[in-house]
Amino acid sequence: MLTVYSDDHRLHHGRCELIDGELKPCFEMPSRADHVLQRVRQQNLGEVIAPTDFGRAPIERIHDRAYLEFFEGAWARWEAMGRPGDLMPFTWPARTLRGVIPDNLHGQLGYYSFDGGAPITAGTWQAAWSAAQVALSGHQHLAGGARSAFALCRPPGHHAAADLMGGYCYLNNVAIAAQAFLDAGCKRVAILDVDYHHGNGTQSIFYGRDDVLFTSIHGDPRFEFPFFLGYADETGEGAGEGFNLNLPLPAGSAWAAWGAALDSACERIAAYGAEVVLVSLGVDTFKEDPISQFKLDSPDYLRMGERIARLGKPTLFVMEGGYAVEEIGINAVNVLEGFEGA
Ligand code: SP5
Ligand code: ZN
Repeated sequence: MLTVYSDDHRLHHGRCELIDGELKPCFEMPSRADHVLQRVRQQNLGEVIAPTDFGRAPIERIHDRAYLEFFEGAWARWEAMGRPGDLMPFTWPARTLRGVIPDNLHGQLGYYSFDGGAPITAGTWQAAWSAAQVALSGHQHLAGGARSAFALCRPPGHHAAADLMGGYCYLNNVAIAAQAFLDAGCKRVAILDVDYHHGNGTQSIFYGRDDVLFTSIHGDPRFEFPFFLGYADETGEGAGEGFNLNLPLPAGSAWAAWGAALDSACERIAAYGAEVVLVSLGVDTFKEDPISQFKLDSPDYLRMGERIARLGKPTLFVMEGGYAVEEIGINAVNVLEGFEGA
């Protein structure tokens, strides 16, 4: 299987995130991608290539123009204010407040974000841009006839909505790639989000549409981030009614429950008649993950890949979360090896 990877991910290295009542060093760190790449090479998964740059147009198919302009220019504005440290939001337009866009940098950042987990650093825009190009290059490879590819994206993307950053995500890599498949003539695209957290950004982007089926297995938002989306009764709206499937699971879920949910998601994808499957590949479902509460073990990821392969569809894997840094490579590449071995 081909891997697409860009060293630009290193340009994004946030110092701190707001989590559990503390400013802690970011769990989402450059060594994550390094470990995955190292394992790809160690297991001889296949060729590793740099992305092609497809420019801004495919990103603007998903993201709001003003959001992109804000994100691209935010660091320069922060730097001009002479401030040390990363740019972090601290005020959000929650209930009773207005959804206006103020002039102030922090006001705008609050408007365009939903949590304090996605700091902007000097290189965040470039890293996120290149991650989107990595996903688009994965699309290009499948469009050329390949059965599968691995887009080793960092930063991740599935929490980012059309005009919102958060949850370590800035640009929604999997959504950008899904739209590229549609724009190249595909009629039905399925997204299978196996990250521990609900892919609220991806869901929101496609919620009113029937050309993308979104399916997600995740920690029940009653107890887990992102708390405010990801419930089972969210089934889509308008033309998208019936094209959104959330499978929330309780804390402590291991392979027995997780694998059964995967069967349900796969059955739905098969019934949909998807032409291509995009997997939002987070491995924060691992039992040792420092911020998560599922109990998957490393061999379970082989089975995950095997089950996905049984769909028999062209498949693009897009890297999302996973914070047990020492094991992230083994677990992510196990999914890919399970897929290839099936
Ligand atoms: C892409 C991705 O995986 N983003 C995840 C963002 C999660 N951010 C907040 C997590 C809150 C975790 N609470 C942990 C309790 C154990 N200390
Ligand atoms: Zn996650």
